[in-house]
Amino acid sequence: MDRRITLDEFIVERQSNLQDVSGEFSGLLRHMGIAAKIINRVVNKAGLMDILGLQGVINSTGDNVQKLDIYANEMMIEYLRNSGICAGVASEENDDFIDFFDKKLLRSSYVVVFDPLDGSSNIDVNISVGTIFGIYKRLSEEGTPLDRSDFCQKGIELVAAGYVLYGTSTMLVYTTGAAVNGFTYDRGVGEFCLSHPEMKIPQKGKYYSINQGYIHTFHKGIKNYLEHCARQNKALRYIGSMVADVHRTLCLGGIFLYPATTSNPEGKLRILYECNPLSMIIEKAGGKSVNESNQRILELEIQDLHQRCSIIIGSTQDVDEAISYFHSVTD
Ligand code: FBP
Repeated sequence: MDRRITLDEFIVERQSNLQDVSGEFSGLLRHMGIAAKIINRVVNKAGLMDILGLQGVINSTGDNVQKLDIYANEMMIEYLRNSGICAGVASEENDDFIDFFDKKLLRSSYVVVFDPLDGSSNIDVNISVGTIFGIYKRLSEEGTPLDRSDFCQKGIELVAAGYVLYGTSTMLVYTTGAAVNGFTYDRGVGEFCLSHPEMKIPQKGKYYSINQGYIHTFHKGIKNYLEHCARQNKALRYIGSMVADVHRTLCLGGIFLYPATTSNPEGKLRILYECNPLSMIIEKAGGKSVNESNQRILELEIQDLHQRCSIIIGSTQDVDEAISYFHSVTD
C-alpha cells in the first residue's frame, strides 16, 4: 500500500528545486512544521488545561490577548530561536521585532513573521483557529544586527508563506512560490502527511465571507456588492478566524472581505503577518488579493510592523466582480 509522503520528506525532496544548497531554508520550513505540532498538541487539549481565557494584557494592536495566544507566541519564538537558522522574528503579539543576534549563530539569512494564533475570539469556544507565517530573506548583512527594514518588505519579497489550521483535522498549507501544497497531521505517526497536493482555487465560488454585522459602516460599493451576492443566492459563511475563512475559500472558491469600517478606517487585518502570507497562498493557487482601492496586497508598501489594510481575497472572478461594484459607486 502506497504510504503518504511526510512534510519532511517533501521538503528534502524539493530542496534541490529551491537551490537551497545549504539546506538552511528547508531547515527553517521543517522547523515551522515542528512548531506547528507543538502548538497543535496544546490547542487540541486546551479545554483540559488552564490555558483558556484572557491573559489580562492588551497587545500592540489593541487586542485583548488570550492565554493560548501567549503560549503559541512563546513556542514559536523559542522554537525559531533554538533552530539556529532564523535571524529573528516579528509577531502580532510583540510590539517590536526580536533579533536572535548571537555571535555563535552560523548562518541566519532568513527572518520569520507570524500571527501565532489567528482567530483569538474563537479559541475558548473550540472553533477553528490558526497560525500564519511568512519567511523573508533578510536585507541586512548576515552576522550583523537586524533592522526593521528586514521585516517591512513588500509581500512580493516573501520566499515562503503558509498557515496551520487547527480545525476538525490539523492542516499545514504552504508555498515557496511555486505550487501550494496541503499536509494533514496524522496523530498516529506524529507527522504532517501530504493530503492536498498542488491546491488550486476555483475561478468562481458560491460563498461570500464578511462580518455583515458591520454593514452600516461599509462603503456604499461594498453594500451594493453584498446586495448583489444576496440576489445571486450566494451563501454567506463567516467563521471569524481569517485562516479558516480563507482556507474554505481556497478549497471551495468564493470571496473573503474585510473592508474598512468606522472603527478600523484602514481595515482591521495586519498586512505583514496576516494579509501578505495568505495573499501569497491564494495567488499561487490561482486566485487574487487586493484592497478596496484595487491595489494588489503583495505590492503594498509597509512602514509599520502592525500596519493594517482592507482586504478582498479569493477566486479571481469573484474579486473582480466585487471590485467592479466598488468602483461603480462614485462618492
Ligand atoms: P487575531 O485573532 O489574530 O487578532 O485576528 C484577527 C481576526 O480574529 C481574524 O482572524 C478574523 O478574520 C477577524 O479578526 C475577525 O474580526 P471581527 O470579529 O471584527 O469580524
